[in-house]
Amino acid sequence: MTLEDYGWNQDFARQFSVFTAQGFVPARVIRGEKNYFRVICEAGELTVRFAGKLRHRAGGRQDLPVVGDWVAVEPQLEQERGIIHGILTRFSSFARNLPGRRKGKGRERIEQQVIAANVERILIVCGLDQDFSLRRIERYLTLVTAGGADAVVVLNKADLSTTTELQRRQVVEIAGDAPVALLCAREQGQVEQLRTYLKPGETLALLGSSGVGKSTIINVLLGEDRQKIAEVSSTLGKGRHTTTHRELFLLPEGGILMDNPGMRELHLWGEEEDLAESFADIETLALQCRFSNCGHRSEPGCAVLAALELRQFDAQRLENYLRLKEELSQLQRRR
Ligand SMILES: Nc1nc2c(ncn2[C@@H]2O[C@H](COP(=O)(O)OP(=O)(O)O)[C@@H](O)[C@H]2O)c(=O)[nH]1
Ligand SMILES: [Mg+2]
Ligand SMILES: [Zn+2]
Repeated sequence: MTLEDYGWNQDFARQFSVFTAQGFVPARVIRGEKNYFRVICEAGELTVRFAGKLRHRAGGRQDLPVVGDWVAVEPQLEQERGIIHGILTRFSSFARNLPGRRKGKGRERIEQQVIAANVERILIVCGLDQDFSLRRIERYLTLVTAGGADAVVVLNKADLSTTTELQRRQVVEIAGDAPVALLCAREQGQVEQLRTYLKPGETLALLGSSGVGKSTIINVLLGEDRQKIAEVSSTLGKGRHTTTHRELFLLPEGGILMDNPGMRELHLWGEEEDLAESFADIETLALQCRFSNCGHRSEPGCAVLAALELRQFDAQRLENYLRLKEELSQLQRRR
């Protein structure tokens, strides 16, 4: 195992040079617990804490390490422990507005929660059962592209739907550049099509509601090599059921997988500009509206409404676009 297998590269190495002189070693966070992290470094796995000084200096939650981060660790190898002294700049992240936190009366507190760091690609996994929601997929696509990762939509549980082809087409219509895969993870061989998104040294995260099949897919991808994986990541326990932790798995043939617990709420974090990629169709049309501040609801000369008349997309997509735009604009005002 080398650090490169875990995604280490020259950009990180350059950033790290300031820490080398202090005797710190580079490590990647492979698992987050409440009060400590598991990291992997050249010497193996360590249980590490975050230096109190850094916690003090942190401007907020976004400055604390998350799974996927590269950190500078002061190693205490005999005890297989260490202390995190710094975090390297992330090339991508997936973040949401932390739901349900309130401070004072009626005033909702806003806080960015970074969920995953340094991932090249994110599989947005949806079930083709009751879980299926085009609007939620649009929300995920917005967050994934805003965070700088490439999105792939995975429609799982094909065996539980009689309208898979229609659902697939509906998703392709809203997915922009993101590929769409249709499969039944329970059936032999079908998960294999996802291997094309696994590349040596690159991280692939799986996100989606609880119960859509993320862990099942990961287990298939780990396959017979699961034993080997278990050696590298001692945390891959027997009889894993509900995922409660974010965790990285290294594949022997190359590539890193990140399992995630389901997220019930997915409030947007970002700026209105972050809709540019996930709603490129509508945003391109909007450039032709008569008024530059057109709200696309009833204004004369609205190119978006004209396209809607021609059924270039459906009304619910426009509704969702306007809703997400409002959510982002509110967030921006509060910040
Ligand atoms: N019918 C059906 N069930 C599936 C499929 N993939 C996963 N499941 C089941 O869905 C349940 C939840 O799967 P799990 O991988 O734990 O979902 P996660 O919460 O997204 O990690 C398990 O009982 C799986 O066996 C599928 O393609 N079809
Ligand atoms: Mg799971
Ligand atoms: Zn308009």
